[in-house]
Amino acid sequence: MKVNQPQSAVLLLVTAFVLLFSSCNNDENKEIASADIPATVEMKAILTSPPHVPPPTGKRKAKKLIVDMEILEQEGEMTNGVKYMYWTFGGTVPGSFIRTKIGDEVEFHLKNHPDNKLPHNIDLHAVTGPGGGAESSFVAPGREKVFSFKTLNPGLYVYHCATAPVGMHIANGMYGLILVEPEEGLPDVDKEYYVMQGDFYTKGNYGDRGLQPFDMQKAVDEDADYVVFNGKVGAMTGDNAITANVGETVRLYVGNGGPNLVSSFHVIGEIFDKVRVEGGDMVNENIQTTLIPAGGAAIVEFKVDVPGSLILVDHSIFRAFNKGALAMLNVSGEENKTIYSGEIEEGIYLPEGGGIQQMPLRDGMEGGEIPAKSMAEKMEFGKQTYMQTCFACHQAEGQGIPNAFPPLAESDYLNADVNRSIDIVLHGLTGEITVNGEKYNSIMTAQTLSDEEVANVLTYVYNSWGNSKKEVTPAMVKSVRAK
Ligand code: HEC
Ligand SMILES: [Cu+2]
Repeated sequence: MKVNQPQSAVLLLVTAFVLLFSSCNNDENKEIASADIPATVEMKAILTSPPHVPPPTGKRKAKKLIVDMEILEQEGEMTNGVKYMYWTFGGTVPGSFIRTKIGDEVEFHLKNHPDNKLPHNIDLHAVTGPGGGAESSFVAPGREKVFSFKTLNPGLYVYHCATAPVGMHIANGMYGLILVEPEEGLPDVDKEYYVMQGDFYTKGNYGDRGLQPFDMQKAVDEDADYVVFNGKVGAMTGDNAITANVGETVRLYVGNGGPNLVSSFHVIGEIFDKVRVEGGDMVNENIQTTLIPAGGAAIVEFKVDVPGSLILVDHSIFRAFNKGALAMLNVSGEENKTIYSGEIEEGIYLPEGGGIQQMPLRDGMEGGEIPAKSMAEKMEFGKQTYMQTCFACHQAEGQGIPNAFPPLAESDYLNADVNRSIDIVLHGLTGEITVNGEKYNSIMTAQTLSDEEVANVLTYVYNSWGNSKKEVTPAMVKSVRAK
């Protein structure tokens, strides 16, 4: 998808001039409610693509605000190798963020690009009027419609296409957020981001390659293949993660376009200091998870105190780990051990009289000498370990899960280097790797297994599913462990 350029330098200059002009003129209006202020001065709205939001309206007074929005139907990537025909407001999913002030008289220009195939319109939940603007904005390809409305209620609102079949237009990505700031603006924060959840329905299953058409039946059944933030799997992970520094306050404008699913929005490793519930005036404090209805929004704020990756999820958790509803906020800065110690010690847990031990002792084995086993035995024990330990992520046939867990079946990465594989099982793995041409950037935790168990499980993996048939011995594991 095309990135929507925020604004030309010229416009910024004009805007700055207009702001200056207005700030020295409007003092006498202080006492008057914003809705009564004549919105005389004209300015062009700065629109931004997710995850960015336009600059705060600050102390500026209500204005005539020109919003230029272009509808584009264009192919994009849902996830590696999976293409989808998105319908967009401004070339992105969610559509461009619109930031207004209460009392603004918004003159909305909705343009339907001549290359598009369908008519569209827009229903803004911030509008008081028939269809939220939908009736006046119905626009055919190659046409432009103009309508205007006054922002009467502060809050964070969803906008979406409302052209029949409405569900299909929304399911294809036609939604976004419009913020109406109160008279005094919102309190200052250090970082602001735009995050919006949506559910997608494709003919193929999750990860099935190629151009995937919209599946009406699955949409009716509310059987989503993808549940994502900002239009695609991984829109905000890895290099695209949003960022903050320790000590900063972060404000997220979180919307949910649906069309069907309600979001249990949660940030793993953080507590929301404040939530503007449903995007309105009510502020709730110290919240773990906030519910965001389809066609609704919330503003969440929190101070980040320790460095690390915070994970944004829909806490309907299979959506996060199996359907894409996962994003990252990377916090950098100094550690603070009084707030979070990190791992202090790792030990083996033994229910009876346990305590911390050196090595897991199993089958009466005393460490030291390990009796040699036949290949058949190694495969059998290896399989057992695999089904207990590795299976949950890498799956029964080693096929993995697209975009989450790399395959161990016919894995070029696995087969290239035995010692590296041993090291991964012993110490875990993080950072970007490429397996059979696909990139993965996730975390495998270190596995607490004895040398013999590691040898058996890897022997099993290497001798299954089209791999290179290597045999891994406890001695090999021991020498990697010793490094
Ligand atoms: C909690 C989920 C999880 C478990 C359990 C797990 N892995 Fe992994 N594994 C991963 C992830 C995620 C990666 C990729 C890490 C990255 O992106 O850096 C990975 C990578 C690998 C790789 C290298 C990439 C490849 O596909 O060849 C090997 C080999 C591997 N795991 C073997 C195992 C074995 C053997 C076990 C069981 C003893 C196991 N893993 C258990 C999640 C897991
Ligand atoms: Cu539409």
